[in-house]
Amino acid sequence: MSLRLRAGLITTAVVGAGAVILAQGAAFASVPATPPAAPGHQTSAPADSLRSLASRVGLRIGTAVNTDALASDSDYRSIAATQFSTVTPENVMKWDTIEPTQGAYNWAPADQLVAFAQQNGQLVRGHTLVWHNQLPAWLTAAAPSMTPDQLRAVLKKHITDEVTHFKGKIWQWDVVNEAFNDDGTLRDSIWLQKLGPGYIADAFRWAHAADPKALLFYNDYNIEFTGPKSNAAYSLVQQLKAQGVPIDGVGFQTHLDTQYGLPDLQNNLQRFSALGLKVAETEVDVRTTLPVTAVEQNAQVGGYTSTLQACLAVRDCISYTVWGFGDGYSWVPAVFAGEGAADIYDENLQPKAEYTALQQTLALAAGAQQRGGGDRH
Ligand code: 9MR
Repeated sequence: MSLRLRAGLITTAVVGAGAVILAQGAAFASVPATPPAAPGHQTSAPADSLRSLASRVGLRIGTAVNTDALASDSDYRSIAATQFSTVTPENVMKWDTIEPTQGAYNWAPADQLVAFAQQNGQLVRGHTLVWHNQLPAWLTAAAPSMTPDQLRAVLKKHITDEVTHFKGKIWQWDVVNEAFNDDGTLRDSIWLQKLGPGYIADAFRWAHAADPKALLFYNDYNIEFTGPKSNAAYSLVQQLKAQGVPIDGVGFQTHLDTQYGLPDLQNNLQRFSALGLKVAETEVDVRTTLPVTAVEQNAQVGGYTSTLQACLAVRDCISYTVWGFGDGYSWVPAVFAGEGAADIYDENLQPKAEYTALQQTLALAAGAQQRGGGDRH
């Protein structure tokens, strides 16, 4: 198999089982001491950091950030600053944090993360404007008795106020998050119940009006696998494009579990990008049952390697983001009993083989691109 970059077909021995062996056993590919910094970047990131390597192939590599850990854990802060070129607030741009009491905004936690990103030459993925989860209690209590017009006005105000507050500071916004069920039907959220499916197009239009330069994304999980959900998301964004709705991209969350195998992600990224959309992997992690065996960790390494390769192989895949980087801060154990170890650093923030796999995959792509030239932007 080969890795296709803009320069053309470049044959590398980095796919599948070979990648697992390479990532764990091979010496690190040679990296020039002073790679060119990406435009606008002022960073002391080492040449073999993920962000330095990714910048050599024009890819942004990101992480979700837990702002409590950022404030309290200096090792966490250092890794967040030096390894990644984009950040996504894991929770602090969600509606329940932003507007805990109706009309009283709490911007400070997200403002602090945006400031951190600016200090470290990082871009920000805004997450997320319209979702069925993490809504403020005042809204879930009031929504059932609101008229559609009242609820539409509340949603429009939320989107307009939040996007306006961060105007000019957000690279990509996850405008609508997780609107589908796994069978491809629309999720029965308060938005669908009261506003009908048109809430999705409206959300994109309102976000665009508030910040015309931000890239606007539809974001979901399990659309990495071809099937009813991926097909439904495809039909949705195809219709939105046809109707002139301002959508720029689709985010593939990519929460994998070793027991379910690998998705046909590259094909899915490719077919969405063929609609004239950018694509991104937005929340990558690869969980497994605990304790982790060598076989399971090999599968996790394969999961990280192949998902990054899929992004590298599709020119319109503009960013690859992990959903946190340290197992000690992962959302997984609280949601999936008996599972975990989903991240690229362990509980002590020591890099795991999963980290090395990403590093190695980027180094190989950078080496290939150096020979062939080209850029994904
Ligand atoms: O990682 C987030 C966790 O801290 C929150 O408790 C949880 C609440 O729903 O949301 C997690 O992040 C989710 C993201 O916003 C959307 N995709 C799925 C992520 C993992 O659940």
